[in-house]
Amino acid sequence: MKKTLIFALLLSVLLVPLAFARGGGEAGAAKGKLVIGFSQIDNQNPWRLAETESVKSEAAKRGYELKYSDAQAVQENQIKALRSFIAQKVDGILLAPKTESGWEPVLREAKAAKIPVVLLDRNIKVDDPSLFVTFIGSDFFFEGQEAAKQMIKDLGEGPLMIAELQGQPGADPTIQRANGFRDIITKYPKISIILSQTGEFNRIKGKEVMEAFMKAKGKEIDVVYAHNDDMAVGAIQAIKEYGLDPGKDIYLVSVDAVRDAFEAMVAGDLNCTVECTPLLGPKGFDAIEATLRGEKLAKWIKSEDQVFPMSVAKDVIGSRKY
Ligand code: GYE
Repeated sequence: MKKTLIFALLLSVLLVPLAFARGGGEAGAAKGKLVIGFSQIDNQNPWRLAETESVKSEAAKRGYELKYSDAQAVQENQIKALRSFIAQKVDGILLAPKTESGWEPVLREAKAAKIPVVLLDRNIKVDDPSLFVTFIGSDFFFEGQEAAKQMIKDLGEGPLMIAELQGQPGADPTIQRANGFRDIITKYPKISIILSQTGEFNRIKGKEVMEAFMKAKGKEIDVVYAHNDDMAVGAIQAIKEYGLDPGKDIYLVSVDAVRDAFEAMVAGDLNCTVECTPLLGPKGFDAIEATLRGEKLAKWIKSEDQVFPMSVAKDVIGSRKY
């Protein structure tokens, strides 16, 4: 009897702080492990699949319970997912926000419920910065600048006619990749963007838009700047079907550095990709844990990315994880 009592006492002394340490919210404390909600935009391209996998595998590694929602590229679905996470009293939320705007009301609800929200891979615009903990992701303006710089390094100062395949409208990386690229080319009077349209960050859409571009001005286009690799892969297909040689007749530069881009570079179809890492799961969960411990974080936890021109593709492809 005495032994059982001592044992029970010991056990409670050991377990109670453990429950607190691992979770501030009710759901976490009750189960003794963190419960995290993750609202993903979509899984329409390899980059996003790699990010989803990074979050899921890291959650499993840490023994978290992950509530996962794929919004199928509809922002309203993300807002609904967030409301459901709040209703379930999760300990923290990872949000990969489709667009920059429209988040205030639901983020105020999360704040009122004391649930920290960490932004993954895209930033948002809000009047009150306390509505989210931090943004974990790349410098998209820099990526756009790097894409333009590499193009100029490879092709010179023009004349160059550029066709641009933009990402999802209203999304932070779309806006910044467009601005960063323009920031460089405006210094060169003979370089101009003659066509620009959204391909939604998606291969099929990218191919469709490129087909229309080729029909309209196929013979004038010198360069394709795609806001992500997946659209570049679609564009490569469209250029081939039109009867031109991508990588030679038309120079292509894109962003992400997914495996398909390296394959396209090794095949000689893509000239350059600028890296944007999707492996953000560990940093995302670190940020939530730190916040639950009461630590204050910087408003931007920046990824370090590299530029990969076609010339290095063969040597690097083997070490790419996604
Ligand atoms: O480049 C693209 C994805 O938000 C940084 O979104 C991310 C972008 C990425 O769909 O492939």
